[in-house]
Amino acid sequence: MGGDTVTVTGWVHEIRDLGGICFLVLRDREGFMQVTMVKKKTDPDLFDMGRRLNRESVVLVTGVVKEANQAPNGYEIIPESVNMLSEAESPLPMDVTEKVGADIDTRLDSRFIDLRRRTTLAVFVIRNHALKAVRDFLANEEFIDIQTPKVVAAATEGGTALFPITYFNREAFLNQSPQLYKQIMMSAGFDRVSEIGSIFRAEEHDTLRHLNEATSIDIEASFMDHSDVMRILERLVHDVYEYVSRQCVPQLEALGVELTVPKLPFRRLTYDDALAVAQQQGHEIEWGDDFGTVAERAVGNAVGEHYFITDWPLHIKPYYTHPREDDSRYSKSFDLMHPRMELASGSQRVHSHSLLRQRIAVCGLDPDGFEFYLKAFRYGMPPHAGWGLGADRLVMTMLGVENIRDVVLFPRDRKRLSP
Ligand code: AMO
Repeated sequence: MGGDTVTVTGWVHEIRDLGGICFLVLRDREGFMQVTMVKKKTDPDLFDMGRRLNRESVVLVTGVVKEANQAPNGYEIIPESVNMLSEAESPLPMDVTEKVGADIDTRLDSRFIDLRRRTTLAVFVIRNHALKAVRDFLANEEFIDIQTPKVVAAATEGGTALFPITYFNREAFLNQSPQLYKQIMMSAGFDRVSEIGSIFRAEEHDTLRHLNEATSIDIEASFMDHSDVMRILERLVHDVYEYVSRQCVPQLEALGVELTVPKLPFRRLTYDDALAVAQQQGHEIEWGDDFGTVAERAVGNAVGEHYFITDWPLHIKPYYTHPREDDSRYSKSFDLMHPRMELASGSQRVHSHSLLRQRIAVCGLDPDGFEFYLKAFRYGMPPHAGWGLGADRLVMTMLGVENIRDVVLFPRDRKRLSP
């Protein structure tokens, strides 16, 4: 504190040269530190070096701490030495102080600099805490965290959105979802598994809520049905909001976000209810159609908070989805919705080997290509259910961010493969 000699390191955020006095504002991930050089009291070489520093250079400053009301944290450093650790070139590719705005492409092209901005940093600190809350929640519920392969031989969510790769002299794909592996783990007797990992979708769309590489939070649990895993999902979302609202006060403030923790339980609308709401709002959707973006938004606006759409028509859900026992036109499935978009989908799964084979064929796929998966259903597969929750979408909707690219460090979309 006051009078102590300290050594600090950081990036030169700002230089305010007033002639007789020069302020260097250093920045690190925790905040700002003012270094004050009074011309008359500072070694002339040091003073000269300090005022000529290029912004964003990395320096090491040793000096004496002094109380200063006007400094960012109530203290300033009177330097004895300033060492240059890495000089930044000038001009910078973009402004770090956020006085000058930059479009998303400029920001992503120089992402390492964009991430130095306070608001961008705040987003990723919050994302970190959100995922910590997810991990803690799942660990408390006794889920075993697993890592499944991302290089695979078969499609899980249908064949159109696959990235083919060359695997030695065979064709392989980047995994669209850990779906088949998390289900195999139910046959392995792991009971409850979870995974946070990348999913790859070769979808062509260019929207603010799709990426070609996204992060998915997946669970699968034995001896549960779709209603059981819906309750886990809503409690998880609730806990994430609560944890972030407690742990991330400065970051939420930096972003101007007032977080409202969603109330439990979330509303449940059947597909038929949601269809009626969309139709009342003038959207021409037939029974059995998926909701388009606009109709989805209309239902979201009518509900105004997180909600589930349950009991989807079986034929628009993947082959692993369990039909409803009382009416096989419907399935034991759900989507978790934020008023702005879908966050998760899940279901009770088909656990009968013969029914699963049949469902794969009905969906136009070749059951023989799924032998590694089907085999796990022949030697004792318990009833089970699960869901996949988009981590990027969870964070973007929580923070009211418009573009999914803003919550992903190095987003992959149709146009962007680097950095
Ligand atoms: P689904 O395909 O609905 O289900 O994906 C689950 C959730 O993952 C997120 N997501 C995406 N986020 C950003 N960009 C994308 N291209 C993208 N694709 C998906 C969404 C979505 O709700 N196997 C099932 C899950 C299950 O039943 O367990 C599945 O993958 O938030």
